[in-house]
Amino acid sequence: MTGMFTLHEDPRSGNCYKIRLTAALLDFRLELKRYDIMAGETRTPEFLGNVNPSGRIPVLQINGTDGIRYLPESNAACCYLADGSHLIPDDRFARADMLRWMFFEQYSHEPNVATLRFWLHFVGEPQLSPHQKTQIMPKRIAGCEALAVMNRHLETRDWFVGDCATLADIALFAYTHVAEDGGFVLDEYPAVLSWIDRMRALPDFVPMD
Ligand SMILES: N[C@@H](CCC(=O)N[C@@H](CS)C(=O)NCC(=O)O)C(=O)O
Repeated sequence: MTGMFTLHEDPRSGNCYKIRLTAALLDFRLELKRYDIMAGETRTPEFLGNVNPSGRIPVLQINGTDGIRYLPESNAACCYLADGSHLIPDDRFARADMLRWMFFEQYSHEPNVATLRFWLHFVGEPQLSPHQKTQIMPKRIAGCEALAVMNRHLETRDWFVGDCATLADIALFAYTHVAEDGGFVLDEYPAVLSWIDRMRALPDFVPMD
């Protein structure tokens, strides 16, 4: 029997891991439907037509009594799962501040830290296009800047917002803790390393793989 939630995912993706970690911390069960993005499995007419027109995972499928709905975008799916839970602050400013870090993650962090991991760890530098090769250095610089911003913030606090883990921490943890796959040196960000340890110590934490 189909459960309440199905996650369309590739297990190598940090964006997908955010949703698995959110679900684990809230004790939700997810059914997993696996895709190989390197083999173009999210670009089939069926996937584009039924699941996500942008051809990307993750997509959270919500199996309601009134039908099936699909929610792409990792951070939107995390918000859906965590609605009303301790992973989203009650306070209005804190809630917006959590979103601020999630937007930062998508704009300043993921396009640099996650993309370099994908290119260098999974695709391999020799296989990159000439244009991608020119983007390695700018992405390295921008990724280091994002990690430095995180490090400065965490020098004086344990969590990104308030005094416990929120979706902001989950969103930023996903690709930060594997940033070394993309050639980043986490030892240069000691406050980030301590925060990674705190994340791993959360009750019901699950690792990426
Ligand atoms: N902003 C999206 C990014 C989704 C995304 O880039 N997904 C990648 C894997 S992490 C993907 O599906 N790539 C396959 C493709 O583009 O064909 C999110 O946060 O969910």
